[in-house]
Amino acid sequence: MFTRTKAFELLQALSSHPIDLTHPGALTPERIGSYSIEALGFHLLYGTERVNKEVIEALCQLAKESHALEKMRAMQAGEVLNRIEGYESENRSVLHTAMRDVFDERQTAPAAKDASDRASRELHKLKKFLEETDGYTDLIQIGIGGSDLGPRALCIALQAFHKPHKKIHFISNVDPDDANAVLKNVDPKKTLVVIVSKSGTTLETLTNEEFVRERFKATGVDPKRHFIAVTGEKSPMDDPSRYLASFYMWDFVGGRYSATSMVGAVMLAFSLGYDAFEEVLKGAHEMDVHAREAEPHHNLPLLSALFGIWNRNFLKLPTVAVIPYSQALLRFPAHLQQLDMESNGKRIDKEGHPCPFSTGPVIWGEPGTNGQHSFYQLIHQGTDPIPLEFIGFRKSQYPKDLEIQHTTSQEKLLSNLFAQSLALAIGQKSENPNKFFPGNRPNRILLADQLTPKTLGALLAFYEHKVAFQGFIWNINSFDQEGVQLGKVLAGKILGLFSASKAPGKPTSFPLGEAYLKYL
Ligand code: G6Q
Repeated sequence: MFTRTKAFELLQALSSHPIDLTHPGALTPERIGSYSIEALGFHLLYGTERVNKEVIEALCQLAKESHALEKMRAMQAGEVLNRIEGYESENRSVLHTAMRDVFDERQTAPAAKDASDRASRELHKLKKFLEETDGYTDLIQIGIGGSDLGPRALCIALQAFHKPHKKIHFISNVDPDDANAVLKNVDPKKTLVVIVSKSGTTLETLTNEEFVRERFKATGVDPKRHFIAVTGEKSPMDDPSRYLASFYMWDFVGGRYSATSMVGAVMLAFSLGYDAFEEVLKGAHEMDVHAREAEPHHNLPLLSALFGIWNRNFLKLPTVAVIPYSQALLRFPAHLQQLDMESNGKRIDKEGHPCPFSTGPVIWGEPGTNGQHSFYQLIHQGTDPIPLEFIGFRKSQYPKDLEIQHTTSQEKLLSNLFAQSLALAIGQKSENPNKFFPGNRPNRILLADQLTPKTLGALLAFYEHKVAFQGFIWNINSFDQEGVQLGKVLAGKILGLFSASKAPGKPTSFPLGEAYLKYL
């Protein structure tokens, strides 16, 4: 168990006197130069974390004692890791990595191989389908949660690489305004609609599908020639007679880990072209191999997971802000919010015992520099330190930039990123308390050359593995989401009250729900 490891004890002792980054001589150019690792074109710069060599050694020891790498290898080989010992649970393999294990260095374990063979078949079908349907100009993706956030974040991030005349739209919320706002801007005759639901039972998605079907029919367009299903094999949505095409996903790919499965593939390959989409998969696959092969000191997602654990469990900091200095990553923090909080927002371990320590932090974020003009005040001078994870790129996505007063916009963006990282770490002494910055606010920077399809695939997988590594070390199940069930059940009961009020004779009783309906 996490708290019974030798490394835990050591880290706890070390956390009583973490390095003071505001101390003269603590944060030196040498430290910034040497506290970094590089792999796959990414630099992880961690000189501004509150760690020294001893802490890093102890964190890597924690990874070893918790068998973090062995668990990552077992996950990628298809071992059944999504389970709670001795209790009813999902009891599944966790094989999102197999969705991109279609290149070299493939897994040979039977479960993983079978999963990647299935993924290859779907990819092949997709490539052929896109060649046959090139005339469509727009694609609407209908899905929610994992069937929306990751794909949407990737789509926005790669807008610079979209083919001309291919437009993507998303509908997720059951709020009718969401669908209406999209439908206002498309010509059904030229539009494909992809319904994405692994379970094929999600209320919001099925409602929105019917909503859009009716609207298409009203314009004389046959949905059967425009609607595509992405769903689990044998789900209620697995009815090819209703769709132009059907693509599959499987229960061993969790919703929030599904962006590189058909859940994201149809939309991304439509907008980017198949070959550019394959670059996303290649980038993710390279990160998968790195995550399972690289030793802790040189493993990008594992080291990042360890810094997260240091900040959460030893420096006792309950939230993390992820701030991309890249406008293209506008929705990436929203995806990470789900990925991290749904995965590691758990209060029991894998044997069903309550965790006597804190697990997943609250994750939030916004692109910089915009955030600097809003919530950074609290980050710099608020009462509670907030660890930051910055993401930055040396080059912009579009080639056009302008020098104003001898610097380009990209240089201005990067200057702000580095300045914030330093300001948070070193703070500012002042006699005037209003101008005093306490500093010692831990942060690190993930820096790459340019946000391309391949870099984005790697970045996506980096975070998937960072989250999984933390779960392995805490010994929690990062792959289920029981916590979202209760609300769904109660919403169903309240919906029952609405329908009973219109169809008398349908008796239903839910006094607490009825109390709310009196406000309508
Ligand atoms: C993600 C969750 C959840 C899920 C949605 C949509 O890991 O399981 O966000 O993705 O509830 O589910 P369906 O794809 O089944 O409609």
